[in-house]
Amino acid sequence: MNKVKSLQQKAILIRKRTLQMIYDAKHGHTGGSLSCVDILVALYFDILRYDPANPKDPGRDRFIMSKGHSVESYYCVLSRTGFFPEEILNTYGKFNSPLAGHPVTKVPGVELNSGSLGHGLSVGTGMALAGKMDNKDYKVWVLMGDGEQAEGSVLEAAMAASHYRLDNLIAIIDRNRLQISGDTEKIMRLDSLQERYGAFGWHVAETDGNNIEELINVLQSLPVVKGKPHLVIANTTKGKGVSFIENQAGWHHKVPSSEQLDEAIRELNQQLKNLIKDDR
Ligand SMILES: Cc1ncc(C[n+]2csc(CCOP(=O)(O)OP(=O)(O)O)c2C)c(N)n1
Ligand SMILES: [Mg+2]
Repeated sequence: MNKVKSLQQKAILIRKRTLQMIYDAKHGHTGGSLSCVDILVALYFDILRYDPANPKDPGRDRFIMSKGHSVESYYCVLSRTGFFPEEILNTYGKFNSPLAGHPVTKVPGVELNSGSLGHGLSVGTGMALAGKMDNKDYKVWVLMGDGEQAEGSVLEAAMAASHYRLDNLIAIIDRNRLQISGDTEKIMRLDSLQERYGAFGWHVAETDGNNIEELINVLQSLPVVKGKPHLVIANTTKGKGVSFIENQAGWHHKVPSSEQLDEAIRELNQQLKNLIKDDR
């Protein structure tokens, strides 16, 4: 199996595990967790520099999950990359579990307590500035939601990152066009994110955020411009991978019933079969 197929396979397995976690916990942010799986897989299995045995390695790339509500797929990826044992995922949503309902730094690999939207880019800007001041070559990656762009603090951070010429900072927007209660363009219109960030002095790239091959090509090429922070607009489908969850605002934090979980797993298993069949 080639690299891209093997990453696609991982993404499907992570979608299955994410749904099972949400079902077992009877809590979770289903749509946003599923929409960013391919981004997380591309980053953690191909792009980021890190050592799960040494999560605080000073030379590591920093990844900030600014859209912290999408914690379930994030925890799945962290356990698959070896930051903590997979069995811990079974404790999600249970009393005394180390895995809180939003990311917390006591979980190995998590860089920032997040969930209150709008803070990740500011912290990432600070980390990137620190890297420059210390002459370190690590990069800082920040994953934000598109609804999250309505937070004014994001714009302050965008302005500062450009002012300090932080070309070691790469923001990714999970552009699924939905936020908690509906269409982002109706709730707080974003118009062209390309033009908005461009006007702030950022270099902007755009990709299909559910296409691992395309994602890897774009992410591997960064940073391409010296002296500018980088934004990747990753066009995604909220709820990606399960037909009846895709593009439904109501699935933002809906928990599947046991029948819905079975149906979702059937669909994902079929995708796995197709992937293996295509590989022959
Ligand atoms: C400061 C803040 N306000 C409101 C919320 C409640 N909230 C949780 S998720 C969400 C919608 C986020 O939408 P988006 O950024 O598009 O995320 P995604 O579609 O990827 O789930 C909101 C408003 C929050 N977490 N933080
Ligand atoms: Mg969204």
